[in-house]
Amino acid sequence: MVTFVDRVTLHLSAGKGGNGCVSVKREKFKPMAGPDGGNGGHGGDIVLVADPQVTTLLSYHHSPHRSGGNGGFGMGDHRSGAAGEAVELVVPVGTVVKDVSGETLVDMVEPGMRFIVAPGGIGGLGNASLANQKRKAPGFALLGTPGWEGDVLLELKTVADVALVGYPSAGKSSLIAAISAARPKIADYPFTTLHPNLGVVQAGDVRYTVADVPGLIEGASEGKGLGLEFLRHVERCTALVHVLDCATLEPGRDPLSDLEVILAELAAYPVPEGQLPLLDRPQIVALNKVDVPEARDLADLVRPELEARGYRVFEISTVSHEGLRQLTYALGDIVAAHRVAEAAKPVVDRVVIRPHGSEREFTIRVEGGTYGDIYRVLGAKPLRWVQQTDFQNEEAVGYLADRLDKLGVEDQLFKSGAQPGSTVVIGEGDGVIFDWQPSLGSIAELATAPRGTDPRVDVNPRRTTSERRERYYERMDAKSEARAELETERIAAKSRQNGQDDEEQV
Ligand SMILES: Nc1nc2c(ncn2[C@@H]2O[C@H](COP(=O)(O)OP(=O)(O)OP(=O)(O)O)[C@@H](O)[C@H]2O)c(=O)[nH]1
Ligand SMILES: [Mg+2]
Repeated sequence: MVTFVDRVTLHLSAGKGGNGCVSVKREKFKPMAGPDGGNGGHGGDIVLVADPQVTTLLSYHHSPHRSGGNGGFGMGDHRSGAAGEAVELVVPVGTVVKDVSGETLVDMVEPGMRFIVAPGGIGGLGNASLANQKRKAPGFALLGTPGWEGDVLLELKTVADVALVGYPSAGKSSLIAAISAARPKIADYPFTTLHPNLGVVQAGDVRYTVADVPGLIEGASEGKGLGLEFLRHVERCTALVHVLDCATLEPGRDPLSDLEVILAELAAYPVPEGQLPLLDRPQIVALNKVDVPEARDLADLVRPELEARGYRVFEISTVSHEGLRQLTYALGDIVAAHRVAEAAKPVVDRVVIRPHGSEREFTIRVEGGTYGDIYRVLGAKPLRWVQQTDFQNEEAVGYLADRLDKLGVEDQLFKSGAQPGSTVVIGEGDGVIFDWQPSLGSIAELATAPRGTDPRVDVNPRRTTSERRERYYERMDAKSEARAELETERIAAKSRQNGQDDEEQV
């Protein structure tokens, strides 16, 4: 099957962010004059740009691997690393970008549209940027994160500049075969062509593509024949050629009424918003099969009428090749003029950023493992933070723990049932594996006591003021209770005594 779709898979790797720098400023009489490590540069993005001058994805078939430049490392004395070089990949207008699962990421419909298909990594902060009131001299910096890496699919639906439309057996496939290298099936029964064919025509300096679509009949817009479905493929064409059969022997058919029928069907076709209705585009009439004498007579007969309606008319034969050169040159002129007009249009400045899930969110997935449950933390932020962490540096690990804690990861781990010593993995696959307590250890806080204390380690014999106060009240309460008890007992005893006295008196 010859299809219209030009497809290519790109293998992309955006630039890596440069690492931040750990450095301390030294002055003559002030050897520790504060942190001055600069930030790493961002990695270069890979950007797709819709360019009306580009018509095929050919260059990507030849070299599908593209990568952005890496960001430079930060340096001492507050010097930032250079940003990695961004890569621009020009694609034809109308290219659809899909991810590996086939889902559409963006449709590059407007000239000039830019799509950051692979964002570069983020440069790591240097220790100067990480310093604040509390943390005056950070002994760590953040690492640069890797740039986006993966495959995307580019698909170019119809690039046809010219579409051939007409009744079945009018000779559309024969025409495309005669003017291009396309070799579609040709036969004298209707609906020979079941799928659109594409051919490339060279007319002088102009090179353009021609689409041969399945034949249309009356009622096609209501689904008769093969329907209008295939007109989807010519939605973006510049010009139409009405191929009219002058040699048909079918009753009730002649070039003029055939044209009426086709025009009515084309008018019923709804083009997508923002595109010119099919019949508002340049149209040319090709009166075909003039190698047959009767056909030639008929063509001569209808020609003035068609010209009176404003059409440019060409009498052609795909058998003798008569009139083909004139037709292809006329089409070339239309296409070239259209391209000039398109290029002159102001390009939109629209940048589309690759969609990704909400930044804030993270999830925890509990997975069963041979050595007990594994708690997997998934989310863009935790993942990035892990990438930014230099695990050789304890301070950096502590900083990571604080960030995760602040996001609520610790809390959530605890709620999901993680215990001290549980295996926690951040990210998919192998990710980064922690034994929870030793590296991130704030379970103690969540379970019993504040950070920095562990009830099993520090058993402090000294009581706090509030504890002492509480004990005091407890003691006082107990005392007053005891006193009250004694009092009631005394009263009771007294009344008993009195009773006895009364009895004695009696
Ligand atoms: N004599 C003559 N016959 C032609 C000419 N062009 C096409 N034919 C014949 O017309 C018949 C139909 O040609 P196709 O090119 O298959 O027609 P089509 O328009 O593609 O038809 P569908 O695919 O069914 O829509 C074939 O038998 C061709 O040989 C021509 O210029 N002269
Ligand atoms: Mg055909």
